[in-house]
Amino acid sequence: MRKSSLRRACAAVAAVASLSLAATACGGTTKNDVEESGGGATAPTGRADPHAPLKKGLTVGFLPKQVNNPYFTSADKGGQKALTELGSAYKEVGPNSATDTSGQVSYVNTLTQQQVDAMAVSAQDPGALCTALKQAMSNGIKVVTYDSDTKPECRNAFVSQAGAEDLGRTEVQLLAEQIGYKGEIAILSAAQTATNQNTWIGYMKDELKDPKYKNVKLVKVAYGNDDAQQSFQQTQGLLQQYPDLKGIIAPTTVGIKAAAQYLSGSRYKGKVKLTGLGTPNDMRRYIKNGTVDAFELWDPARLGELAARTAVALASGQITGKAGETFEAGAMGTFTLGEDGVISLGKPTVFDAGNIDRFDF
Ligand code: RAM
Repeated sequence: MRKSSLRRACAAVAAVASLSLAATACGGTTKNDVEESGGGATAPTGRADPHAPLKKGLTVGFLPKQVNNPYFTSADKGGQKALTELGSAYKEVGPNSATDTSGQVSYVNTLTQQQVDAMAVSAQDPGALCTALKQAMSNGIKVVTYDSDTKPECRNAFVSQAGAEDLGRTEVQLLAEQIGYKGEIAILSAAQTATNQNTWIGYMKDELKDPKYKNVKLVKVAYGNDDAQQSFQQTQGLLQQYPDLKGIIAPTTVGIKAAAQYLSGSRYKGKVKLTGLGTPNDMRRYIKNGTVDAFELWDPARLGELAARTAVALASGQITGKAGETFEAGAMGTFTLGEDGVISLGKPTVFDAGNIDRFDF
């Protein structure tokens, strides 16, 4: 075994076994070895070479928040397609529930043990995965978060679906227009710890501070945990608790679908407005039957594709995760890393009766 792969194997053992065991098996490390496998080495290392050739034959593991969620199925398929085109291998692992953070930690450790070259992770929680992800990085594995970030020091780069601020503010703007800038509103979110939803909700609350919303009152943030049944029940509960509710924002594809399903079969259909983030295929029927006027989303497959291309660019040394670095993402064009290694896919699309039939995802 080459020294570097031995070091990686030893460090992978350290990821899942006690440190003393790993130290015994991998004794006699040099200073350099200690630095590389010592955990917590998180700052971008080395120099980016934008002209470095793209490596082939890599393995990139996708770890979504939740595997049985059509949004992640589309996103990860986009990643798979890109990796096939690039001559690298794709694999996907992940929990069934969007509130299984310890499950996500185990999957990070599994990918580390399997010595993938890179992993793309949508984090259920900003901090819970950090120890495992830092261990992966100290084993030489490149870590990209996509869709939902960790703390910046726990990954090399974050592929963001759209400007978080833009998303939060526009969802409030969409709903406020629909309710005539007056009345009680609620948010139906995903998991209480989800980095992406919590960031958007922060911007929604800030947007609501504008005097033009002085007659709009946010009465509750409810959590449906990206579970269809829980989201349905939470919607029902919101309307029982707040009979004057005028609108709901659900910034989750699972939540908005379940809320639309509830409203469409109730006396609130068309009266209580609903917007947020949904897929056109999930929401088409609720647009057509008058339950929902408009909602938004980005193309999840493009998000997955960009995550895969970012992972390969990192593993090839074209980028390291520093602000200002640029790379070519195939036909998607050139991307520049922003502050904290954030790469943004672009602007979301607003879907309504006029355009929804043009989209199939
Ligand atoms: C759900 C997940 C995902 C989020 C979308 C909008 O599928 O919570 O993280 O980005 O909704």
